[in-house]
Amino acid sequence: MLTRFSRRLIGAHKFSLPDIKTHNIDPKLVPTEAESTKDELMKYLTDMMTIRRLEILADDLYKNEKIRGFCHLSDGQEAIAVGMEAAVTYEDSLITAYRDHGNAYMRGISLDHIFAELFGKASGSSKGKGGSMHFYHKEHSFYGGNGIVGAQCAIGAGLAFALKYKKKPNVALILFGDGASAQGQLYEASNMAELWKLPAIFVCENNLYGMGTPIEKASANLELYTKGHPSPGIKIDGQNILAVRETFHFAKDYALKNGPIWIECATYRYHGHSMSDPGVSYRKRDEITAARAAKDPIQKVKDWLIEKNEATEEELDKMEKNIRKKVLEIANKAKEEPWPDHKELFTDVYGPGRKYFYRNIEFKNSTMF
Ligand SMILES: Cc1ncc(C[n+]2csc(CCOP(=O)(O)OP(=O)(O)O)c2C)c(N)n1
Ligand SMILES: [Mg+2]
Repeated sequence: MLTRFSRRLIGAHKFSLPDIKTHNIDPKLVPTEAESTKDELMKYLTDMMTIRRLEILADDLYKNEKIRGFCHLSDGQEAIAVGMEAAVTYEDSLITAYRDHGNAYMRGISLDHIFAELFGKASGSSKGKGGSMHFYHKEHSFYGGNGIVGAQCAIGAGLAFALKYKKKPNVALILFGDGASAQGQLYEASNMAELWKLPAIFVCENNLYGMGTPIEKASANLELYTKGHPSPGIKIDGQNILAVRETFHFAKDYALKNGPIWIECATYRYHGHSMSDPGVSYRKRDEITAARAAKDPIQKVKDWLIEKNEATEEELDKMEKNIRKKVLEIANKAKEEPWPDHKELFTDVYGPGRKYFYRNIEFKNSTMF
């Protein structure tokens, strides 16, 4: 990440950030403005557009039965995945739930490996055995991709513990949804993180729904950023990439010095919960249209670039078309990759050197190997 000083030297633009809410922390400490260069904004835009195409194409491929099993899309929420990574490094651990394609991409898993994984192909990042919900990249401290709501929070506290134990100058980013904010494990994890002053950032992606349940019906406390009490919390506009970047930059420093902090990112998911949910039975189409029109994270960056005379609409449209083409080409190539060998069913289950028990339908025909 560029420093404020180096940004100024290369002619950065200034942006004031939308209002924030705070809990147990002096609001004066929290950033209220940001600076960003054209190159930075173009990079954020490219990454967000790429994630959006990835998700829209995944939707299409799923409907054409090329992707099977679970599949949760994150279009609408791109500014969180991208903005967060602009403030931390791959030495900072990251763990999330099942809506993980954008995080996987931003943690450095290539689109080739992402699509191959979605198709269940051998060259997928989890050898085709994980699919949509289970992307990992250990070398870049990305711990998935977890299907059980809230379970990643307990593992995330463990990641923060490990960083502190090893005296690393890094934090653990622990992502969960508004629905998960009512899940018990989160509170055990948050309690221990606070007691031991672990370098943890608890990140609530509040997209207003847990499957078809609106947050008002799931959480007695709607100020989700206060739910880690006594840990401090901040609520930001998660559709504003600079608000995300600046707040996470601040939070990393805070968590390293003081212990855990919560960040609630207000966001919206454009697709349904998963592929079996068209997303319009429990919310009106108008609500989705209005959210897209008012707060689209990609449109916001486009508007900034145009307002600051750094790009024209035509240039940005062309850029988007090129990204579309590139993503499609990569997906088409990944489709042709070979399937995993059947033997892969027995790898990565137990540690090295362990025997595998293969239980046949008839027990007497079972084998050890
Ligand atoms: C322990 C557990 N309970 C229930 C489920 C079923 N389930 C899957 S996703 C989900 C909703 C979670 O919503 P939220 O935390 O807001 O995340 P979002 O899907 O909005 O990203 C539920 C209830 C589950 N996977 N695990
Ligand atoms: Mg949700």
